[in-house]
Amino acid sequence: MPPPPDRGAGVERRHVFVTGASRGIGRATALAFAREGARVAINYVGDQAHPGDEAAAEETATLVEDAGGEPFLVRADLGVGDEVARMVREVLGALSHVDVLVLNAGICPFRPFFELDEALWDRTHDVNLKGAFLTAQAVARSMVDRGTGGRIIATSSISALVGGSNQVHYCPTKAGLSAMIRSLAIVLGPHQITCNAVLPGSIETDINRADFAQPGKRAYLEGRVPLRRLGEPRDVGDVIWLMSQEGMRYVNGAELVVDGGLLVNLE
Ligand code: NAD
Ligand code: RM4
Repeated sequence: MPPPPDRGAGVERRHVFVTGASRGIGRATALAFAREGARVAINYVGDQAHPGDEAAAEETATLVEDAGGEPFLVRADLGVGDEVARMVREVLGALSHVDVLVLNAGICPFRPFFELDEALWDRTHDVNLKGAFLTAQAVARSMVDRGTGGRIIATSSISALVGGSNQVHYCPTKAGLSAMIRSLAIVLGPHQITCNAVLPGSIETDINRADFAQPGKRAYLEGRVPLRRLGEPRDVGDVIWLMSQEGMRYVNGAELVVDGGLLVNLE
């Protein structure tokens, strides 16, 4: 492995906080920022429902370091308000401030409509929407207090715009997240904090591995995507990084679909 790039003395590392960064899109996002030499806070859930998640988070930290970044691991269940508050305290304690916040953590337990119960509806909303709200509020407060602006980028989904028969509980959380970002763009704009979202299509990660393993599902989806392949986590992570660049300074309250053309294909 080549040594991490030398950033040179006096070059300020950006401080980046990615929720749900042990695996998948969050990990790819952390790595995209690591390549510029950023300090990256890596949140992960690490509970019993996600065996191996802690080890995956530690692997992300190692990869971040190898790529030239400075990792900080923070375990917290975003569905629990007290844990979010503690997480943000720990991140601010370690990083002192956050320049870029990526609201990425999310769950999608695929379930047929008539098998959905209240507990799963609540849990999905708590993690995907309430957790993003509480994290954004606490981190944005610190950005406003510091007075040097910032970037908030959410991982919403094409599911904010279209439905899914086994995602009746999940789609509204993404529509809600997109709606929240639009309101945050208004509230935080005067503080020079931009708020935008990416809307990934079908990206191959642990969240949908079982879904894609159904007979014929993968080939069907690959055929629907004009680029003729499922997305990889880095296809989204790289776009999140691009949205944090200086050239994006006047983009606020926007959404960018990252789906290889899936959504525009009516054929
Ligand atoms: P993933 O399962 O690979 O990763 C999910 C990450 O979220 C993990 O790091 C996990 O630790 C974290 N997480 C899960 N529950 C959490 C909780 N309660 N508290 C804190 N962290 C928690 O999934 P992924 O595909 O990388 O998903 C990342 C985001 O992208 C999600 O918000 C998902 O809805 C969204 N998304 C994914 C796709 C796709 O096709 N994979 C498409 C559109 C949007
Ligand atoms: C996304 C979209 C994808 C699905 C993931 C879990 O928002 O619906 O197709 O794989 O959720």
